[in-house]
Parts: sequence; C-alpha cells; structure tokens
Amino acid sequence: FLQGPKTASIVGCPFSGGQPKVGVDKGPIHLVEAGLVQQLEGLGWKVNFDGHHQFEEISAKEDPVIGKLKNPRYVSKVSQEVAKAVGGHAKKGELPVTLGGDHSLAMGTISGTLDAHPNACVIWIDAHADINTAESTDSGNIHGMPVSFLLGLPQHSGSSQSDTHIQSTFSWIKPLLKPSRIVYIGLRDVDAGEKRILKQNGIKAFSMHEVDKYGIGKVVEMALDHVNPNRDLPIHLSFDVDALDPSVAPSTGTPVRGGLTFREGHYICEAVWETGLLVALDLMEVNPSLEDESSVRQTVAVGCSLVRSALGETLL
Ligand code: HAR
Ligand code: MN
Ligand code: MN
Ligand code: MN
Repeated sequence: FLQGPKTASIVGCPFSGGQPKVGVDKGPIHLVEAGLVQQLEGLGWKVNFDGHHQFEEISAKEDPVIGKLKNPRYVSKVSQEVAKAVGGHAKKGELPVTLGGDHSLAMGTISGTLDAHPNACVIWIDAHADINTAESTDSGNIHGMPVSFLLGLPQHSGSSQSDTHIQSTFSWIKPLLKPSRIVYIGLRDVDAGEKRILKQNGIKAFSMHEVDKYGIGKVVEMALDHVNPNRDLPIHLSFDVDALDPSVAPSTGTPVRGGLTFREGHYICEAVWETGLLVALDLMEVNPSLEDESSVRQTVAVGCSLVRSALGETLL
C-alpha cells in the first residue's frame, strides 16, 4: 500500500473572476476558518498554510472581453500564479490542496500538477463538464472552459484577431493533458456543444445516469480502469462541490438537482485515497454568500469533510 506525501500544502485561492457571482472568492476563507488545517493535522498530516493567496485584480476596464470570454486576462494571470504554487509544492513532494474559488482555477492547478507529474491523470467530479471552447461557450464564463484549454482544443471566437488574442493571453498553458487521461463523474448539466466536444475527443464521462445504473463503487472502478488501468499513474482529483446534490451542498453558484449524495461524494474521495496515487486535490465552487446561514455551514462542512476523506480519513 503506497503512502501519499506526508505534507499537505493549502493553496487558498480567493478568486471569482471565472464566473459572475460574488462570494465564491470567500470559499477558501470559510473552509480554513471551519478548521480544515487542524482537521488534517488530526489525520496525521503536516499542513503548510501561510495564508490565502493575494491576487492582484485587473479591473474590468483593463480587461474587456475577448470574443465572448469574460475577464480573460485576470483569469489567465491568476491561474498562472496558481500553477506555479501548485507545481512548486508538488515538486517538493507535498500534496497541494487548492481551495477555490471558481473552477477556472483548475487551468492553474492541473497545469501545476502536470509540470511536476507529466504522466498524471485527472478525475473531474462535477455537475458540469467545464469543457466549452471560445466557440461553444454561451456564457463566456471561463469556469465553464478550463478543460478545453488544458487539452489545447482550438479556441475560435469569430474573428482571427480575437483568436490570436485568446491564444496569446493563455499562451502560458502547455496543453499537456491528453483526452484519455481525464475522466468525469457526476455530470448532469452539459451544454450541447460540450457533448459534441466530449464525443469528438473520445473523453470518458460517467454522468448521474451511470451512477444510478451501476452504483458509485462500480463507476469509480470503471473510471480508474479508464484513466489509470495499471494503477500506477499519479492522480489529480478536481472536485467541484456542485457535483453534490443541492440538498447536500446548497451554497454554490450553479446548483443542479439530481446530484451525488453525501456518501457518493465521500466514496469517490475515499476510493481515490485508497489508490495511494493522489498527488493533488482541488475543492472548488463553495460560495458562502449564497443561501442561508445554515446552508453555508452545511456546504462548508461537507467541503472540509470531502478533503478529509481524500486525505485518508476512514470510517473505521
Ligand atoms: N456550461 C455552462 C457554461 O459554460 C455552465 C458552467 C457552470 N460551471 C460551473 N463549473 N459551475 O462547473 O457557462
Ligand atoms: Mn504556498
Ligand atoms: Mn466545475
Ligand atoms: Mn460545476
């Protein structure tokens, strides 16, 4: 049984530029204030936490849309900083635990992981596929797009001038993620364009339909068999809290009914931990400004609890 790294490094990312709702930038603060650091120490981890990252804002005036993409320079710059932080921790043999913040940050976290572990695979837990391109996005919210950048999919926005501009704005991202090295669990709100992209690229996804049909145990096994058939590749687990049912995690920006139960979410984290292959974890999209006080407490608590499960907390 392989042991994970002994030191976890919290990368707190108070960032909301990938989507329009205020408050998701307060997610990491609430997760840490709820005692996450002490909880992980209680599991035997040495925890590095030197405060949340401070990202220099780029004002809307200095950051006009490129094509449909909103806040492109801000999102890109922040994710680039996050990539350096995550990659730096991973290269020291620490386990980066990134607390979002919106899911556009995964451009950074996964880039950082792939810099340190070029053969890593990604398990993406989400109601959404977050794989829109500049061409397919309706909203222009970049938290719905990070996977397309990580894969290096073409970003066509309607004019060759803005295509070039998008390319240069995100040019730091090395498209190192192969379509065969990412797998989704929990999908249930996938745009028509995203369904096309998933099919065209042969990307494996287990929607809630498959969770219902096979059960979460079998789904996780099939997901691992796909991205990690020999159980020898490092795993980056990117967990969007909106994968959980809104009755379990209500305080998030784009809740979608029919999601993972409390146990299904935790089972995924436990099973990934049991592989001994986890090298990075993201916990994204907790928004403490949404819903009432008790919903916020519940969502923050479940966020902490998912992180603990992914870092080795067992029921017995
Ligand atoms: N697919 C939609 C879009 O591109 C909604 C994306 C919502 N994304 C998240 N992250 N909450 O998973 O805008
Ligand atoms: Mn750090
Ligand atoms: Mn997401
Ligand atoms: Mn989502």
